[in-house]
Amino acid sequence: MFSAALLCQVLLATATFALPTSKERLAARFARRSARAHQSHHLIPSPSTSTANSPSADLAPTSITRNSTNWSGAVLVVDPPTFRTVTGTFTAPIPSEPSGQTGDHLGSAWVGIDGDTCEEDGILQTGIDYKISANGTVSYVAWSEWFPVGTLDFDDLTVSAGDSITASVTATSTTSGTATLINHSTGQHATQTFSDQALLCLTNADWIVEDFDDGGMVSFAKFGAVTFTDASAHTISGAVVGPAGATIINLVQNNTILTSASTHGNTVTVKYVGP
Ligand SMILES: *[C@@H]1O[C@H](CO)[C@@H](O)[C@H](O)[C@H]1NC(C)=O
Ligand SMILES: *[C@@H]1O[C@H](CO)[C@@H](O)[C@H](O)[C@H]1NC(C)=O
Ligand SMILES: *[C@@H]1O[C@H](CO)[C@@H](O)[C@H](O)[C@H]1NC(C)=O
Ligand SMILES: *[C@@H]1O[C@H](CO)[C@@H](O)[C@H](O)[C@H]1NC(C)=O
Ligand SMILES: CC(=O)N[C@H]1CO[C@H](CO)[C@@H](O)[C@@H]1O
Repeated sequence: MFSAALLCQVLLATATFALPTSKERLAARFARRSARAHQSHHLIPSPSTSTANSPSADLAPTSITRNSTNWSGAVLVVDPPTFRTVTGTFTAPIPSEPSGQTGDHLGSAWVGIDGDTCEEDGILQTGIDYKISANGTVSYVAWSEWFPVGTLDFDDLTVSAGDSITASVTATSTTSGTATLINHSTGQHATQTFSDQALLCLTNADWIVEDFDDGGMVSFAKFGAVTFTDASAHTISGAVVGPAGATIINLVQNNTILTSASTHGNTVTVKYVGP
């Protein structure tokens, strides 16, 4: 047990070791799918939050700001069904303990389709989890998910602090698609294909930092900032749009504002502003 944990630690900490067997890899991840219940979820609005949106048929919806206990970032809302691909590039953040706190703290950065105003179950998404352990160890997991089925980890894509990662999802229909992560340092990439999944609306394009569910919401890590550059969405009709006009969502827990999100050109920035 102890040596497995140690091995785990070493494997997470360095890429210079021989490639682990799949069994070791299984042991190596800080949060195995069966062990952790990582699941991204639909946005949960804060109690005081108005959910009134102004969906419009053009691509310039009214920009509004909302609070959530789960999500922060930008969601471009367009009705009727519009989005085919959502892409963003970000640097893996370095998580740290919020001031005065100890123990494991985590968070997720991802891009996706739906989960906010879409009332169907499905969410197609891909990104990374970051974690600071109670002992100070920082680790990452790359994953994709088509909600409500749980997260599928990308076993062969290791993530380190400072890596530049492009995350992209494409819905080839309302129930099928792909999720791809690319490591710009190496050109290494991983793709997951989905079919026969829960329905999407194709009405929300998401660039998000999330306090996710791991059999209960994880304690949210301090993370500096996550900046999605080249944030774009391809529409079914072949247009390419940026996050301009997206709904801005800030993460607020127990009346404490934890993040400040904004968009500027093709960039979505989520800053940690909590303790
Ligand atoms: C730190 O904690 C993680 C579990 O969160 C564990 O895997 C690792 O072995 C620990 N590292 C040290 C140096 O104790
Ligand atoms: C990307 O490549 C760098 C450099 O080899 C490596 O350290 C890192 O773990 C890789 N990250 C991903 C996301 O594959
Ligand atoms: C909010 O505060 C309550 C009690 O003070 C605590 O039990 C709970 O974990 C807090 N929730 C969050 C999301 O921080
Ligand atoms: C978000 O929460 C903060 C802190 O509770 C509050 O001051 C602010 O008015 C809320 N904003 C919205 C849009 O509900
Ligand atoms: C599923 C999930 O993570 N939802 C959480 C969102 O926030 C609410 C309220 O804080 C939690 O109760 C949920 O568990």
